[in-house]
Amino acid sequence: MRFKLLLSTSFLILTAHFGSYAQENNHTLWYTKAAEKWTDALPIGNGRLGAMIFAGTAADHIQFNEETVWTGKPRDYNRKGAYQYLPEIRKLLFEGKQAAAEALAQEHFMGLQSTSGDRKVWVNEIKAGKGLKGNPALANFEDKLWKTIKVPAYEGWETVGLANLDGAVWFRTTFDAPENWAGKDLVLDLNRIRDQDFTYINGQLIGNTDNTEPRKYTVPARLIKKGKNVIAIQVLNYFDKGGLAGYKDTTKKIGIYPVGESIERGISLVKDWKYKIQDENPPAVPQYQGSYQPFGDLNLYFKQTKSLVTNYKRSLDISTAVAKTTYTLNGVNYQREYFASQPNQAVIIHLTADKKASISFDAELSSAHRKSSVKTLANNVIALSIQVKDGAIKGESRLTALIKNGSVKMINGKISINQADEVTLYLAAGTNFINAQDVSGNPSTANIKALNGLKGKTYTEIKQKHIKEYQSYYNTFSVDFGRSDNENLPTDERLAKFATANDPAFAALYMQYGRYLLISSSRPGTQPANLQGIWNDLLTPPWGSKYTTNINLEMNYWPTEILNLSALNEPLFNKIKGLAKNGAETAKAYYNARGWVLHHNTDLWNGTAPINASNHGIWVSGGAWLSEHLWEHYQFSKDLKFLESEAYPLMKQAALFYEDFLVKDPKTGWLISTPSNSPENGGLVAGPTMDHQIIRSLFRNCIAAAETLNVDAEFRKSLTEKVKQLAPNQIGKYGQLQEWLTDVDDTASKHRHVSHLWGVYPGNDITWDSNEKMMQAAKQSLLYRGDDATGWSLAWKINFWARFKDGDHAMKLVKMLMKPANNGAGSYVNLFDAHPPFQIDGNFGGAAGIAEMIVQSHQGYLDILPALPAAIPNGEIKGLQARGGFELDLTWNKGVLTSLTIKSKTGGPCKIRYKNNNVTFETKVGETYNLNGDLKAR
Ligand code: FUC
Repeated sequence: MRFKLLLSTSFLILTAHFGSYAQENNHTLWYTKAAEKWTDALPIGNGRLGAMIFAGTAADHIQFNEETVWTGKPRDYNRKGAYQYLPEIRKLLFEGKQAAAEALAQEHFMGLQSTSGDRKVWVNEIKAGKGLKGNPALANFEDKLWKTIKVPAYEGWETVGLANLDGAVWFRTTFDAPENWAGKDLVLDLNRIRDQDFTYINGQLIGNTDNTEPRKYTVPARLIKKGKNVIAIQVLNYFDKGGLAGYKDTTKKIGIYPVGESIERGISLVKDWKYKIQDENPPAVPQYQGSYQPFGDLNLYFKQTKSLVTNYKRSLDISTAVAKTTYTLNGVNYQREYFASQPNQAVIIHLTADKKASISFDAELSSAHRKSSVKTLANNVIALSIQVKDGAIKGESRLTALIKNGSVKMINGKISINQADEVTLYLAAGTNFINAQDVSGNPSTANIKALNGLKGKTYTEIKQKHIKEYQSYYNTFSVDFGRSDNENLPTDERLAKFATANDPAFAALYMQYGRYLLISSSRPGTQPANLQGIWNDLLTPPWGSKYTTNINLEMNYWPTEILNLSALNEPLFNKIKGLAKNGAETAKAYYNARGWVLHHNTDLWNGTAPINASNHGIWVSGGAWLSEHLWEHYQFSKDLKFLESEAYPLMKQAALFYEDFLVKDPKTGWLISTPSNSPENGGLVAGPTMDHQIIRSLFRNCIAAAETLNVDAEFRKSLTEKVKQLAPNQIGKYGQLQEWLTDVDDTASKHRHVSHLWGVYPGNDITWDSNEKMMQAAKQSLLYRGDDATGWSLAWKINFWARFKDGDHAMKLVKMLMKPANNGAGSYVNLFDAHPPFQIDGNFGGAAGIAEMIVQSHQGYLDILPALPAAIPNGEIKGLQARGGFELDLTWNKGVLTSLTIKSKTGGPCKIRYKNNNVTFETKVGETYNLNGDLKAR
């Protein structure tokens, strides 16, 4: 039939078919293997609930999160009276005594940690045998009933069966001393133990160490018996990983051997040991802030014969936010679909097969939290309850299954399904969190509501409603960077080849994936996206999976305006309100100042006081930087009501803080920020450049806002005076933009933070139009810093190079961000950004950076294709947003603009620049203006 068609028609059909397939790959991540690692799994989320889909065939694993499961509780973080030390810290800094200033600040100026238990008392109880019968140290102690555990475990006992355990655990084993060891002292080499050990041989204590230093104990010959000897170790662990860790290099063995010899000639102790948990309630380790926690795991164990699986594919369609797994087994084609519904507040999993009665599996809920339990409720529902350690949060999740034909039974807390034609699982989760001050909620409420709301709905209805709601965000923007040879490859292969391939469409997918991740982790009414968005499987995640505010939280929200997701700012703006409240107390306690201040980190509980170490925790510009997002929202939307009722009041309070905080530098007479630091580089100082850029920007924005609203004339005047006095950007002896007040930059420094370039991006304190020389100096600073960096730093550099109008350099960094993360920066298999480890900011900063290459609007006009790289010669973008209330559609071909459509959302003058061509015209609200590549009306 096809051969009979005319050649031209068949060509059309073929291209049409190829086109849709290729297009699908430009909004789909897909793989031919199930996920092995967490960063292989595919993320779904509705802003509140998140899940990672592993998509195995014999067993599927869905690791899930609920955004309010955090450690900690509502409490005061502020050290009252800290402000009394402020003058002395400032004085020491002015005298150049940084170390003394940092020491004083560490003692008197950091936030309050959570209460710690009494470690001494606990250790004494444990040593006295609390909870034990008999003394396990003794050689003749009976340990027959104890369980066994693999020793050693470098990544902690958590990985060999004792998940989330902190406390006291006894380990016992034996060895047979050869006859020729008689009379010889022995070395017991255990290397690393977390955290503390009491080590006995045949009942005699031979060592006790309370740190992670290597353990190599000498055992006197007199303690060794001929034949069987007993080693007993009591391990105390307070936080994070625990146990006999051994060597990181697992080819090195722990063991026992005569002094002067080596383990190779001795007895290896790498084996199963007996163990007993003595106590799992060690005193709490004090924490400055809470950390984000996983909720639980849903495992599906399929009852199927072990035959060959063929046609395996797992995918995530980011245009519908539906993940899918398909495969063939025993001649049956299976399919699973997964999504996190916002309208129905549940994760939905739909299992189908093309042969009746083919679906049989057990569904089981579990959690890494030690305080967790599963019970069966009525009506085919199982519930998992959790309670976080060291905190106030309690959670409950519920799972239920709807089947078509077949049978469902509840067995030992599992849902067991046999021979169904079709199954739909509903997974809901909730906690007692109401707000940062109130944890009096009922964890079941959200679940009851969600499951009731799902009653009587068909799968098709639920899915359609989900897609409609999701697409109300996703479909506001589209990008097409043309075709490439690699678009038919699985995502992991495409990623591996991207650096050397011509695959601009993959960069387009990355932009849209950034949008997908933000929609999935930050819907109106939810918490903002944290360091990992909403996805986390670890009880002690990197940096607590909190909100770091000296770059990371802000970067998460860089794509919102330009990539047409303005509504997703709501969680951030709501967070700013909470931070402003707590931050006002911090401003009083630490600086005796009005307004509000936020230091370099915050958490679910809106902590605003300095944390960790004084050399980087005392940084005062978090509130001002977040205020920039409020002003930017106004710039893009021109929403006067928002400016008046939400943005300006918060911006004004942020500015009031600096009115009181800034001091005159005795040397230069400029107003400077002190004490503070240039984020995480160079320690506590007076007058880091970044602070002055951010504060200058805040003051200018407040002046403009107050003018627009026609309010606060006096305040405006005062800010205008202060802007003039603020320390300016300075060019140093190497032609660089100075990072600090004095010219002390180290041009060899490759530090990941490039804070002093804040004024280039995201700020506009330094632009080509306003100060070309300063822009060159900033560029010089970035050249000194180099390209290599952590994930988020690469993403930041994309934005810098876009603002420097060097598209090819920006693209070089896109390629560095989008390269497989083999223990370094880049992207994981699921395209999550690798700091490493996983940190989501790079995804968002990267997506925003690519947009910044296409259109910029921070200099008072629409700058079209300011940094288009040679690697993206053709493209079509629809729905890009610009300051001034404009929405842009544009196309370019062979690097040249071919059409530009501008929709004016709020009216007013529109200025456009494309290369050397400038045009200006008046626009009317709601009108669309169609231009050609010469900026003439089409
Ligand atoms: C800042 C950065 C680190 C990391 C952490 C979460 O402290 O310096 O690289 O991203 O935040």
